Amino acid sequence: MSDLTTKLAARTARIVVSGAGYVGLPLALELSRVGFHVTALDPNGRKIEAILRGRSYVEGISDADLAAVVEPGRLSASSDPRVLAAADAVVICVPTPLDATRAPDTSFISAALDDIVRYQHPGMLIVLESTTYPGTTLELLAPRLSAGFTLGEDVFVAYSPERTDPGNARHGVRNTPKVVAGVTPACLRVALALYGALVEQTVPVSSTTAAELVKLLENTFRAVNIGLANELAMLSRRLGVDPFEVVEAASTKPFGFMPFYPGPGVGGHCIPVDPLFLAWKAASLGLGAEFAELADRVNRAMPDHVLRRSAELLAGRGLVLRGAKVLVYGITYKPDIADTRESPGLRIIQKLAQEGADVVYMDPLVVELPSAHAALTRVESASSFAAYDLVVVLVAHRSLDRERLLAQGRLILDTRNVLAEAQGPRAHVHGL
Ligand code: SAJ
Repeated sequence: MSDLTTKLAARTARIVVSGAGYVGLPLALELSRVGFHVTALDPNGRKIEAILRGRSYVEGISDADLAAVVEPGRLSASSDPRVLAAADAVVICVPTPLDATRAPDTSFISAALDDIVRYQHPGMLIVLESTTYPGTTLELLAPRLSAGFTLGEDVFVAYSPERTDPGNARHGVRNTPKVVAGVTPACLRVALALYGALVEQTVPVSSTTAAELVKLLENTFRAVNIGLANELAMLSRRLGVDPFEVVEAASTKPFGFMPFYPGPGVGGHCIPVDPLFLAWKAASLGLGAEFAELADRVNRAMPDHVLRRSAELLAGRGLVLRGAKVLVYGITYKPDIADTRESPGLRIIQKLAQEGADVVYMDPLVVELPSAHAALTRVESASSFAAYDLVVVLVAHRSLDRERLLAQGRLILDTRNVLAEAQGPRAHVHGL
């Protein structure tokens, strides 16, 4: 252990980051910036080529950021798992989606393990960062990595949840406290040597299962409170009250409150998915996880609510959805980042189209859609809002010209309260 710990603390260790996505690439970049020799390992050849050419595909990382570490050879990239043979440490940052039955799909973790085991040699640290169900590290990683090796002696296994907030310019890899756990105390010490060389603050916890639960608590906390905000929006609308006014006023409480806002649903890689890992594990133990499941139900129901509100508002103008010209503004899953994964906007457009609406979308950050949605019609951001029977605002991009929308829109469903500060007549503006 001492040799590995020494190399990690001295940042001379060779590190492979398995999975070069929105978690793995920022991690690989920062590890190379602090001096480690890093290889991003990913089966996607286009990602490998982009990295080697200094072309970033992740929000918050510029081409120059990449080139600055790729050119001197601090960061390299490969699809060839043989790079693992020379690795002192491997950090697994692969996707953990849900399968068709909404159970955790650990196939990407298993595939990464297959490669690691094939090239495993004495003195390796393997850390899982992917968000997953509690018990994964103990049940899936430890048995495979200790075949022929001794945990805490010639193989060290740890879990350290990623804490990425895509688009967050204030909190990045280095200044976000890092929860770390090892399968054995020696494993923890080695993992702390790695992360202690990278981040400002490490947060050791007593077991990998506890660390896995930490991450799920963080994201389930968000999903449940977003669900509460969405449920509040349904009630307050029926009471003739603006839900955003209620949340803003509650936010003046200087203690014991944290604002969450209603919206058209939740998207992204995490919030729609991670709480269901908790629910799945609880169910497997015969326990309930009602909060996670209820939040999922409420949040998933929001696109249908937006459809109903759209129909109501058009009906108020003597129109029906069928044949109505509808512009959906914003189809990313959150403001100011060009990511549409799990985006409620994609579901809302499909629902409007299924009802026969003549629906198009406008989003300054989205120039092409995943193939499954490529048929959706995009209009330029400079297009007039006046051409539509209804404009449905789903994402509060900073670049939206709020005054122009208020002046030109004939009927507006503002699900994100983006027009709260815009000046001018607003009888044609409605909320969730
Ligand atoms: N949303 C609301 N109302 C809110 C907050 C969010 O409707 O009050 C929606 C957003 O529009 C979005 C979804 O929920 O569609 C997720 O929002 P998010 O802010 O949680 O965005 P993520 O998933 O990119 O980032 C989150 C992290 N966010 C923050 O900490 C602010 C955090 O939950 C995790 O660290 C991260 O995912 C992750 O990778 O797990």
